[in-house]
This record gives sequence, C-alpha cells and structure tokens, in this order.
Amino acid sequence: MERTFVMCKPDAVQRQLVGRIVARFEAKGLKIAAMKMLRISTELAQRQYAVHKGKDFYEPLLTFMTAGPVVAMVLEGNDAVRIVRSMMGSTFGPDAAPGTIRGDLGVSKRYNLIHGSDSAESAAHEIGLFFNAEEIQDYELLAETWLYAASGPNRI
Ligand code: D4T
Repeated sequence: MERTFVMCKPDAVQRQLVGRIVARFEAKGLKIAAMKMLRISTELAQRQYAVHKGKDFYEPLLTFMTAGPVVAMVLEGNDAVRIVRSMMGSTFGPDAAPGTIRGDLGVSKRYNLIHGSDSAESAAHEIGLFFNAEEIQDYELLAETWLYAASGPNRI
C-alpha cells in the first residue's frame, strides 16, 4: 500500500471546503491514516517549498501558506500518489479540468486549495516533515474487502 501526503491549504479551510475535499478522497476509497489541523511556520513552508526558492512566486507562496491554518493528512491506497494528483487537477484553478478538486472548486492561480505529493519519494519526505510515526494509524479498513478485488500484497 502506498502513502501520500495531502494538505488542504489555508484557502480551503477559510472557504469551508475541507469536508467536501476529504469526502472525495474517502469516497474514492483512499484510507485516512493521519489527519491534523495546524498553522504552518515560515520555516516549515520554506522546507516544503524549497524547490521553488528564488522563483517570483516563492515569497507570495510562503505568505499564503502561513496565512491561516491548514489540514494535513496521510492517505493510503494502491497508487495513492498518482490517484490524489489526478483528483487534484492541474496547478491553476482556471486551467484545471472539471471533475477535479481544483477544476470544480477554485478559480485562482495562487489559492489552489490543495497540495499532494508528486512522487513516492516526496511523499515520504513530506510525511516526515508533518507527522511523527505515532500520529499515523495502521489499521484495516473494513470496506477494503470490497475496495480491491484481492487482498494483501496482491491487492488489485
Ligand atoms: P503544490 O506543490 O502546492 O501541490 O502544487 P503543484 O505541485 O500543483 O504545483 P507546483 O509545485 O508547481 O507549485 C507550488 C505552488 O506554488 C504556486 N504557484 C506555482 C504560483 O503561485 N505561481 C506559479 O507560477 C506556480 C508555478 C501554486 C502551487
């Protein structure tokens, strides 16, 4: 099973869209392994977006990400990284396809509602930035029998 890091950004919290966003992932069949609300420090935002340092949108991005609380999650499922990215839609609300979270719920190029890890490696890194091991729950979903056609390592 793959884990990915997902965050409802400050605009999602302020627009009271967290429940609707989380509901989409639950309905898809992804398992919530961890979830918490927190206020990101500038240092944490700098670490999360280190790859964008020096770009023109970097400072405004830090301001946005630290402007209010966020909801951070670990979601689990087969192919979870790719599934979450496809459900998020492309980076900018105006360009994101209808049916995606950004496509359905946002119009902004900066306030884009949600973050999801873009690879298994960045997921592991970001989960470590935001969660301690004891904050992540290891449990079987009862629904799993009907989410996948086979269980265990051969789950399909
Ligand atoms: P994140 O990382 O927030 O999940 O978004 P994406 O993976 O879809 O997009 P990204 O890393 O390229 O950008 C990170 C973050 O910066 C904002 N941004 C991006 C911006 O304000 N102006 C820009 O020109 C770009 C490229 C939006 C998302």
